[in-house]
Amino acid sequence: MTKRHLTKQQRRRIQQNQAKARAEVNAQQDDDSYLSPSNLGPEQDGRVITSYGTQVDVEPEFPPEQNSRGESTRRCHLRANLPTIVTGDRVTWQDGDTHGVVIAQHPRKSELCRPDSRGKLRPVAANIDRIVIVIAPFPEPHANLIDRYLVASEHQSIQPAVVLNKADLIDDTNYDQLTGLLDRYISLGYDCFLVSAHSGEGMEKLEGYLEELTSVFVGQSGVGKSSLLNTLSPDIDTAVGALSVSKTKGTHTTTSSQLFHLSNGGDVIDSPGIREFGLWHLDPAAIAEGFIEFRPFIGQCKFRDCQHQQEPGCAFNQAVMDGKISKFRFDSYWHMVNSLDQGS
Ligand SMILES: Nc1nc2c(ncn2[C@@H]2O[C@H](COP(=O)(O)OP(=O)(O)OP(=O)(O)O)[C@@H](O)[C@H]2O)c(=O)[nH]1
Ligand SMILES: [Mg+2]
Ligand SMILES: [Zn+2]
Repeated sequence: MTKRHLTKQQRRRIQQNQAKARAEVNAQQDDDSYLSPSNLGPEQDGRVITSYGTQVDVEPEFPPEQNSRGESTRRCHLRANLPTIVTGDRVTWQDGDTHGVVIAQHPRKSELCRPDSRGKLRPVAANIDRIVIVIAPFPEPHANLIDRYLVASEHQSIQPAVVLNKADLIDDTNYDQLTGLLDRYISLGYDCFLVSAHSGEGMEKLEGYLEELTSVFVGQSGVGKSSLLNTLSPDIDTAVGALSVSKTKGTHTTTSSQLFHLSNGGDVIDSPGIREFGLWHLDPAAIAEGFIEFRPFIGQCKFRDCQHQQEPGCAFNQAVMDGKISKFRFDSYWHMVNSLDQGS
């Protein structure tokens, strides 16, 4: 490497940057001073109800009044050096005059992660028992997005379910396509529900399924995740968006994941809608493991390094021919594998 001499201008810029960094550290220290333990209450356990990035809403584990769980929520700052805190996290925190401070994160039982735009895997919800994939006649479901969520659920050992909402919009024009789609997942053994947040159809059964557990509602924007929550609990009044042109431009009504309590003891995390769910962190073999019906055929191909394309003796291709793996799902697998190269 050649040694470089700095110009006067470069040296001045470096000095300016260093001064700026020092000022920021000082400001940070000033900012932290009011977080000193003397101003804060005792350490207590709590659960993160909403995460805004640098701040979170925490609900005490033992709220003063047992019946007003949601009302005792406190806005908290995060002590420096904490790992990413997400909705559903259990934490140790201290209350203060104007706001509380989260001082520790408890180990997670489970987490739903997805890669960000740079491919780094980030948690989006923690301590969940079920991932409820919501689809609807409109916006039209993408089977590949459902499969991506299923692969992610299988990898994180969280039980998934598929909910087809807006049953009231099913008519002769889309009946075959939608029931065919749902049947595909029913035949794989996944829990599936046909519901309508508007008419109430199927909602009782769905509510029973969510009892006593923590679930996260995921899926495209506009499928009615927040509407389902509003119908599930009359106490919940979360924002529901009009299905308009803006949806196609990627405007989401729900912008941060939020945890709600149902009267039957179930907790549901409403999450912002997404268009894509990258799986760049997985390799083709790991993706194949996420397709539950592929599992009996893994390691059964004639060649150990079989790519499951057109090789002779490929157990996957044979299973497709025998009807043991559906063509739709095999195509979906290939779609995911091919997208790994493109980083999407
Ligand atoms: N016909 C019909 N419309 C519904 C139903 N459920 C929700 N909608 C409508 O679908 C639109 C979107 O609903 P939201 O609940 O905001 O959808 P979301 O999935 O939470 O969307 P994001 O927060 O953007 O991810 C609204 O106009 C709802 O009124 C239903 O069961 N039937
Ligand atoms: Mg929403
Ligand atoms: Zn093969």
